[in-house]
Amino acid sequence: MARSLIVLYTALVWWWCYLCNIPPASSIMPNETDRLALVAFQAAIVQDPFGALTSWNHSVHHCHWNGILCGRRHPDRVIGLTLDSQGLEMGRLFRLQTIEFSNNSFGGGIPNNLSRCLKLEWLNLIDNNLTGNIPAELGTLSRLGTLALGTNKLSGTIPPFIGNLSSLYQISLAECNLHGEIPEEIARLRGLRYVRLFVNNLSGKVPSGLYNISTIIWLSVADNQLEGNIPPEIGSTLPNLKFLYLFTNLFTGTLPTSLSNASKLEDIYFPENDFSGTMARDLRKHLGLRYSSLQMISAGQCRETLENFEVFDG
Ligand SMILES: *[C@@H]1O[C@H](CO)[C@@H](O)[C@H](O)[C@H]1NC(C)=O
Ligand SMILES: *[C@@H]1O[C@H](CO)[C@@H](O)[C@H](O)[C@H]1NC(C)=O
Ligand SMILES: *[C@@H]1O[C@H](CO)[C@@H](O)[C@H](O)[C@H]1NC(C)=O
Ligand SMILES: *[C@@H]1O[C@H](CO)[C@@H](O)[C@H](O)[C@H]1NC(C)=O
Ligand SMILES: *[C@@H]1O[C@H](CO)[C@@H](O)[C@H](O)[C@H]1NC(C)=O
Ligand SMILES: *[C@@H]1O[C@H](CO)[C@@H](O)[C@H](O)[C@H]1NC(C)=O
Ligand SMILES: *[C@@H]1O[C@H](CO)[C@@H](O)[C@H](O)[C@H]1NC(C)=O
Ligand SMILES: *[C@@H]1O[C@H](CO)[C@@H](O)[C@H](O)[C@H]1NC(C)=O
Ligand SMILES: CC(=O)N[C@H]1CO[C@H](CO)[C@@H](O)[C@@H]1O
Repeated sequence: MARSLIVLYTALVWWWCYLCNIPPASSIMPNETDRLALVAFQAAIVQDPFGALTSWNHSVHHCHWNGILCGRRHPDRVIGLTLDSQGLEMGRLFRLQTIEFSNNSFGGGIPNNLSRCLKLEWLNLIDNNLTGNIPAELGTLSRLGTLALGTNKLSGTIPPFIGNLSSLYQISLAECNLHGEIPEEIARLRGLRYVRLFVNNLSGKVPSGLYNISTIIWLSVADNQLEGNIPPEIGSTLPNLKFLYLFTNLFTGTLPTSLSNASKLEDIYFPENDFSGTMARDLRKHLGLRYSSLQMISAGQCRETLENFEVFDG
């Protein structure tokens, strides 16, 4: 829990620093850090039409501020922030490039108004308590390179508008409680490198165009109800592929031998499908992989973590 609080603080301060170029204070009383982080967050909010933050003032302890949940064991420490439908005009922060709020307890929906942060390049909300659909308004974020919403309590489908996010190179919608088909529009994202859609209820066939995005490094659709064949030429169409996770789906056919042409492949894991043949043995023999799958799985391939991403490089 302590770590998530530090992350919350860091996230807020980081965001604040991006906005204002003010370095974070170096020495702060331990029980004041969360309050100061919240004050920084408050300062970044330009408009508060419903007065959601008016109780965020000096005469009230921060644990009694609207939308704030503090811990029981450490009563000064914020463990949750829920400001859904409060009309907070985050969208006024036109210059915002980075939102880094992973691994906290943010509740409520993803604010539509983020669509107005037209310079946003990095949106990481992994591992929160967010609910609702992925808002269509985000389709305007043409500079967005990273859309990371994994490990939340979302619902609905993967919206076709993601095909309009032409700068996107990493997408995490893993563990998001999504269903329906992967939209064909995803194949329009010609610079995709990390595609992480594992542990949802996605069904139907993987759009064939996705297997044709030559930049892909990491492709995980594990633990869904996806079906169909893996294209025979995948080893040639995905020459940069390092990680391929197909396990626990309804895939049929054989795993293509062309994968032996994917010279960068480091790890592949595909059990619990309806594949035929003796691929496991054949692949190990033919591909000479560093066959570290079991280790990878236990290290959390079904848990979304930031460690698997390229970091924000400004
Ligand atoms: C997320 O927070 C939890 C609880 O504080 C912590 O145990 C975990 O290591 C954090 N995960 C990451 C990826 O930082
Ligand atoms: C921090 O601790 C001091 C001393 O116990 C106390 O007076 C102060 O109210 C605390 N601040 C917060 C924000 O809890
Ligand atoms: C501070 O918050 C309390 C609780 O909402 C409110 O009653 C009070 O008017 C606020 N004070 C100021 C100066 O806004
Ligand atoms: C997460 O949301 C659930 C309801 O969906 C709620 O019961 C729970 O308290 C929330 N957790 C935190 C840490 O805010
Ligand atoms: C994608 O962008 C085009 C051009 O701006 C627009 O016409 C279309 O409706 C968008 N598609 C989706 C699914 O949002
Ligand atoms: C998939 O759907 C079933 C039935 O609606 C549900 O019980 C299950 O939790 C879902 N799994 C995921 C990973 O969302
Ligand atoms: C894949 O790319 C090749 C060559 O660029 C093209 O001929 C083929 O139609 C593409 N297939 C799909 C399904 O996009
Ligand atoms: C590997 O690539 C070579 C050269 O492009 C091609 O001739 C060969 O058929 C490929 N092997 C497989 C198994 O696809
Ligand atoms: C563009 C957009 O979605 N604007 C909305 C931002 O939030 C305010 C308050 O909820 C709405 O009134 C705007 O329509």
